[in-house]
Amino acid sequence: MNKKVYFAGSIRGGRSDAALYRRMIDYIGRTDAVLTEHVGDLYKSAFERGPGHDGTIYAADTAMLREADLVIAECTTPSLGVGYELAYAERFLKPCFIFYDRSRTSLSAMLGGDPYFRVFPYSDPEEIFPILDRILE
Ligand code: 6K6
Repeated sequence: MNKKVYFAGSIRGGRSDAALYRRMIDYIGRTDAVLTEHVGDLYKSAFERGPGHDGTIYAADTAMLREADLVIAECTTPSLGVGYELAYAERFLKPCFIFYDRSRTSLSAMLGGDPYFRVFPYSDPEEIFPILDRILE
């Protein structure tokens, strides 16, 4: 109850799964605090630019990762940023839980082969929610 959850999902890697991120964030948010609501924002542009824009995102997200109690990542759409965040979270010994749709992606060996990560391949997105219950209980 009331854990601080860093939810990671692809942004510039592609937004095909953004609606699933939104569902997962809303589900986690019923009992716990999601620090990264923007990952499930269906309308915000992934490609906004401006002076210092990416630096501001990097500083804010790494600060939130250090503050988080755990990281939940949806990795079906491959994302360099999510891979980076998982390695960063491991460095700070944050528990990390990775979900991916086994029929749509082959998870990177750098995630699937790292015994630090707890990996949950699924065939149907509905399988995710009871697993989230167990992670958050
Ligand atoms: C666009 C859509 C929603 O927010 C934006 C603005 N951009 C970002 N804002 C906040 N965090 C970001 C943004 N772009 C990437 N990230 C972080 O990297 C998120 O925490 C994601 O988990 C991860 C996605 O990386 P890419 O490489 O797919 O962009």
